[in-house]
Amino acid sequence: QVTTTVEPSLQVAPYACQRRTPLDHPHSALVMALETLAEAALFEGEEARGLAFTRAASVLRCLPRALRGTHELSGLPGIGAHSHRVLQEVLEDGVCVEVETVKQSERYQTMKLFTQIFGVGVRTADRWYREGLRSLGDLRSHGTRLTREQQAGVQYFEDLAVPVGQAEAESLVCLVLDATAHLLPNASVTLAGGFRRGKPCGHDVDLLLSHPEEGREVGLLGSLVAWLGEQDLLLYQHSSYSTAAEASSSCRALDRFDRCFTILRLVLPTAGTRVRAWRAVRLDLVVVPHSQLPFALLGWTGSRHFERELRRFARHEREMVLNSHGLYDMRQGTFLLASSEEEIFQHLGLDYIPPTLRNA
Ligand code: 8DG
Ligand code: MN
Ligand code: MN
Repeated sequence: QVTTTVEPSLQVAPYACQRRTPLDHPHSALVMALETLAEAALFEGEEARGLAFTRAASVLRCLPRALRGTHELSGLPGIGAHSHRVLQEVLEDGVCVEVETVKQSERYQTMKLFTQIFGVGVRTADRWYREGLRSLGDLRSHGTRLTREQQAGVQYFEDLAVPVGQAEAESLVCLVLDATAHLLPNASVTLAGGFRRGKPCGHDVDLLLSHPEEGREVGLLGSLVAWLGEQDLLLYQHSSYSTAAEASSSCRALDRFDRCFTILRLVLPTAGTRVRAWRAVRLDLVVVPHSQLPFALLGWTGSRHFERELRRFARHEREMVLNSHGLYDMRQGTFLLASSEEEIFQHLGLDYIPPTLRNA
């Protein structure tokens, strides 16, 4: 008697926000290869090419089981000819020559180093590269003109290069909870970003601050920053306020909330042998009016690709505009209210995807 097991074919929805993408998956080598090429394309200012590699990588991240061979790639959405070639090579040879060449190149390594510095984007990194700069030492010794933010980024580079762990994230949440409890009773502190998606570590901690009585949150950012300063915990901060005229012209901001990008002095748990009592960590603070909190939480939880796909889905499939402030229905000409993330997914006609499955 012969039994045949029919392998279920891999079904993948076209938008990342329609898919469940856990943190752990069986294709890390394939994903790393594609994400390296995505990063390298962005370093050259080739946004569209970068996005194509990111899309392909994101499809592999969501596969419910390991690929059984190259033949299974053909049924998947978003795998272009170039990505297909790279994946085939890694599947067959274990490595892709193009990826290895990129990783070993001086250009890629330098751009990766420079863009890792707090306050340094692709354009600045590229300018320094063309000026012949290659290392942190070069930046320091050539007297390169740095913004205040970049000076802090270079000064605390070694600390900030060490990922923030879950215990450190928790102690930052406690610190901010303690402070807000004094400054504004009943204020809420909500962990967003990668940690909300279940990541064990991240490059920073993202916190949303709000208050159940809308309007009470006004002024909280200023008083919190002042408090952190008084406690001598503030190594660097850059705040922007939605009321200030410059907020709308700030090109890096995706939204108009009061926000503060900080580098904090995180006091380390006492241990007899430790030389240092603290280390520098990045903390992002965003103050959100209560009625916008579900939208802000959805917007600040990420991943960046999941967010991009949510907005693309809303616009192209639903004629709606989604951002961290709200959801606008262009056909009805109205804003759709929501009191939870679940309701936003409902408005969009999407199955709810919990934060831990948004690692697209
Ligand atoms: P990591 O820190 O663990 O490395 O990753 P992450 O938490 O996913 O990335 P992030 O850079 O901290 O960004 C978290 C989310 O915040 C991301 O989905 C984008 C979102 N976000 C906004 N507005 C803005 C903004 O103005 N600047 C930045 N940097 N992020 C924003 O919604
Ligand atoms: Mn983060
Ligand atoms: Mn952040």
